[in-house]
Amino acid sequence: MTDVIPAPVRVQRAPEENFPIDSATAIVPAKSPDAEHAADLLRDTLRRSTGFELPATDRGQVIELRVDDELPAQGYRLEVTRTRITLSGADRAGLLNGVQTLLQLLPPEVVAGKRPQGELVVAGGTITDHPRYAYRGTMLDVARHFFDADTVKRHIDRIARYKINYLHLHLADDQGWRIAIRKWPKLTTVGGRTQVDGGKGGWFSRREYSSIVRYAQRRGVTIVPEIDMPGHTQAALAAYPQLSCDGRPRRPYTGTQVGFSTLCVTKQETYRFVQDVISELAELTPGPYLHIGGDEAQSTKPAEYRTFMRKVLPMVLRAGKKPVGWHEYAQVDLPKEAVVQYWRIERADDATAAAARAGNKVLMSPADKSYIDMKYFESDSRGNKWAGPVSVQTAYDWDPAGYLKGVDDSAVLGVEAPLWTELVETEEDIERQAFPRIAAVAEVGWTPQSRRDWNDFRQRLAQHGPRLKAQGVAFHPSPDVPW
Ligand code: TNX
Repeated sequence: MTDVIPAPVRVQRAPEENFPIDSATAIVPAKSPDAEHAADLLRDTLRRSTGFELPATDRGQVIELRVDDELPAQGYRLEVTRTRITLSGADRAGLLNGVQTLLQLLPPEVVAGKRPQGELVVAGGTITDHPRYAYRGTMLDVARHFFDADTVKRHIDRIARYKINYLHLHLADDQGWRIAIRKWPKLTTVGGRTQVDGGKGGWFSRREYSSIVRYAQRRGVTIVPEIDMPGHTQAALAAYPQLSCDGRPRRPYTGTQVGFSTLCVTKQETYRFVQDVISELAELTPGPYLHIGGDEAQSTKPAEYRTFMRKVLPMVLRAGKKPVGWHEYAQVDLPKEAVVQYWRIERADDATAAAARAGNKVLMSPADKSYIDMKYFESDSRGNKWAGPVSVQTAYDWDPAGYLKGVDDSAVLGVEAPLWTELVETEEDIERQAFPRIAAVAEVGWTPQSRRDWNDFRQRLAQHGPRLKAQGVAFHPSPDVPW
């Protein structure tokens, strides 16, 4: 109970009250779709590993799941006694968070779907828990290198274990367009056929993309789709040259420079295009957010950039979504729903601070703390280096509320760890860059600052080594952790 990551708000141990799980254990949800949903996920996981039936009959050793709307949003209470486990959740998210905690109280084999050695016992006591921030996310760049739907789903399983509840997918960049758009088919058939270093690239059909969205939803993870605009658009221009001002043919780019491409901000056709893309993407998105990029538009004149954003932001609102953008877009007056994602390493940004003052929420992704594409250490042979290195301790030891001048805790929506993939080519590379830093980011976003301590975290993280190993996660065995 004391090794849970992210660390819960409150843990009271009751060593006499350990609860055994065996072939006579039942999983009993209250009559509520949320409780039933969480119960299914728990039952599936336990069944796969133990082979126990775990029926929903309320007798004997019972794991009960129910909604308690007095609990804080996304929060849960897990009470373990000798004869009964009661998991109460504020809502569906709270119940799923409680399930993840319960799974962490079981041996590593369970989440790996393998038969556990010895008896299965849940430690007795009570955990009362809720997140510091509503948004705890990570981003995967499927544009620089493409990763297929199954790879993304496996990644979702691994991040959900640490109560990460948003996965932002960077779906288009100079090197590739990765989501099928019905009205503009060449985006993928022309714009999706390569990647960094000229590999074959790829893209998600609408059906594949929706299957990722549903898979994530079932595990409490909301997908945030991003189309980066007006820069980072070489792949779109290769597919439709009329979207550039000169109209000249281009090829999708296979290098790693940034800042050279832009949609033509003065053409009507550009806005027809953007409107279609936003409408179709919104249709595929049950979540509240749609990300429109807006970073590093070095080939767009500042006045034209502002014109572009002023036209595009309302399109997102009209499609029923809240816009998210990289913090450069805070140069325009944002609608109140718009979220600003801060990604630089400077401790002050006037436009972001002004947006926060105006009531906009800020998503914290400072590159020197949360960029998991960075090297872990100076001589690391893998990873980007412009903001790094980002060690496990660096990723852990900071406070999102104190980082940016003029952006206090009440303006912070949460934290997100982006994984850019210029140098990430395989699933193993994803795992190595993400783990264990994702666990650190998850705790930054979840646990009250007053309960966070690096020395305590590294001890707990060490206990997760066997857990990650059992699941086959190729994590980086960082030397600052006593594995
Ligand atoms: C900056 S962060 C970028 C990306 C790169 C990344 C590499 C941001 C909004 N833009 O285009 O992939 O650095 O770390």
